[in-house]
Amino acid sequence: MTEYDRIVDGIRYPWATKDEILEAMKTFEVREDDVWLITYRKSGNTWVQEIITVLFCGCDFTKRGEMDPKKRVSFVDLLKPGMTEFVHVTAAKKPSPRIMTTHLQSRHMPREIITKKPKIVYVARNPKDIAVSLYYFHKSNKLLKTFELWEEYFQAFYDGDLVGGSWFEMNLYWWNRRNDDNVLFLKYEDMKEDLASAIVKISEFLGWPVPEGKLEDVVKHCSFGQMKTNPILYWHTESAILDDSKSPFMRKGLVGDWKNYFTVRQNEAFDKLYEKKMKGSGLEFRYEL
Ligand code: PPS
Repeated sequence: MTEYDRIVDGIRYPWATKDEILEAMKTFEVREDDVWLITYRKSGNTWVQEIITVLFCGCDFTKRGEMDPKKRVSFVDLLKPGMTEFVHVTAAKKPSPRIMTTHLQSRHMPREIITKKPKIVYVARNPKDIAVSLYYFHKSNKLLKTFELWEEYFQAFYDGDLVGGSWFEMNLYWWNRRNDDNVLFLKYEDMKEDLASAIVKISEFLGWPVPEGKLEDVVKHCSFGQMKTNPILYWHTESAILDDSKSPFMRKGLVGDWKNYFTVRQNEAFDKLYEKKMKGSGLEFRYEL
């Protein structure tokens, strides 16, 4: 147990992931017409939230701009400072179709996610870039411990001992469900390479079409550069938790930044760990584009 987090059922969670939330998830009512965006931290959740939200608005950017950035998507994992109601309580009162999101490991997700079969979009990102992205997120996020030394942080990531638990466990769980009818499994690297195709895939999967001639505008709206400066997006209002001066939420948005941090020895050790944990799974990533 630390000042920042504690372990629940073998998984480290920040204090803001209250016991009440994990308890409530066991019986949380999932709806068949929900859309659940599920990701390990730093995999591109915010990116795909924006794509889904724009599709939800029929790619009408005026309508999108008028939506309350905090209310559009229900992120159930945290009770953030200043919140007066748990997100799952608010979400239960929302009209369908709801857009829900979580970083919870499978053992803590709402049990009805499996039985009700809502639409699930899972986004995976290569673990080396996640490690770096999360290292900086730990610096800027006031709810998380800052690691002064990359070496110390790397060991915690390697051991699966950071908040949210093991990257391997979560990705393997959803990779094994990638062929379920209600699951769309996406990779961050593919989105970086071809955002238009990813948007079309998500649109077809959700049944929320991109109107003729609008795809290019959606791609532009969801590009890293546009999202970084778009004031309607939520991190501009998140100063209670995020200190942008330590590291911006929209940091680099690249594939391959890990090469600036991993030593040769760390890279070899991580490759061996990946081989051991994922052997035979068939889940592979690109580490540069
Ligand atoms: S969180 O806090 O766990 O929900 O973070 P998450 O949104 O999953 O991931 C944040 C990283 O995604 C990058 N990002 C993007 N990359 C490319 N294009 C777009 N549009 C985009 N939007 C967000 C963001 O910059 C974080 O990655 P890093 O590597 O830190 O830059």
